[in-house]
Amino acid sequence: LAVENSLRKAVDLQEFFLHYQPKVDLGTGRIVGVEALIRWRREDGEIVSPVDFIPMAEDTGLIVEIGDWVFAQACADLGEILGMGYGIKMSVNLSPRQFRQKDLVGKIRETLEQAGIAPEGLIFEITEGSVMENEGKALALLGGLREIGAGISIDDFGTGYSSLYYLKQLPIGELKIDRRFVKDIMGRGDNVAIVVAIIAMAKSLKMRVVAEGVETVEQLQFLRRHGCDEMQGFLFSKPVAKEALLEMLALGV
Ligand code: G
Ligand code: G
Ligand code: MN
Ligand code: NA
Repeated sequence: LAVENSLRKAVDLQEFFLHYQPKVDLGTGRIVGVEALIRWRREDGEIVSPVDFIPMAEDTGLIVEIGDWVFAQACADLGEILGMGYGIKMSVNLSPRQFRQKDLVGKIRETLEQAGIAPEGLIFEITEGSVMENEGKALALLGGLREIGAGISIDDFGTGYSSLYYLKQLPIGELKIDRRFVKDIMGRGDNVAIVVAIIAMAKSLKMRVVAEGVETVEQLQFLRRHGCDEMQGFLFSKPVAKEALLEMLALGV
């Protein structure tokens, strides 16, 4: 209850801020997008990781309000970045509860209009669970997002229970290979096979494939060799404030 109350207060006091982690094209080595990642700076100055408050926000429903803030802030920052001439895409996470809210598409469209952002600049990251919970509804919702022109990505791919049948039916443009699989591609044989299979599957379904949690040059080379399109991870950059992102973009990376 204490956490719930301080989380509620955090919403009112606007104690949240965003960091951005670059997504890099493995062919060109350039930044092609960023993922918006929320952080909470508490009254006492302590920074709280989303893994320690998103589940509570999800359970209490506060995630809807927090998510609205994240989306509006990410759009405002994207507007600024695009205005400076950097043509990158912005990825935003949508938790299952956010994904279920009514008129999600209408709300997204409205926020985009207010920010003056074309929907094509956005990618929504959802988990396999969001889709499989109610495939019919997911199909309609994702269809709505695709209709306005936004991209859809399956986050943490390989950890849930997606049916390949639905993956093929849904307008999904991107799969993100969960970092647990990427972590030991250089070691355990079974994860090598999983990563290679996910890349091959994404290719055959005409989806872009992104590897998360890339930390070593060896992982990067392995992924590139197997046809992975993009990577995200500490090897290139940890999630950073907008100012630091702008510096990286100015360097032309
Ligand atoms: O970057 P980091 O370790 O902080 O992220 C931890 C987890 O929190 C990730 O699973 C990520 O998807 C989730 N997360 C980060 N930001 C957001 C957000 O704005 N909305 C939602 N729903 N989840 C987020
Ligand atoms: O679940 P999601 O993919 O949205 O979460 C992104 C999370 O992954 C963030 O918490 C981010 O800080 C973390 N992350 C990003 N790159 C790396 C990496 O190279 N190694 C590790 N261990 N975590 C990473
Ligand atoms: Mn994500
Ligand atoms: Na992920």
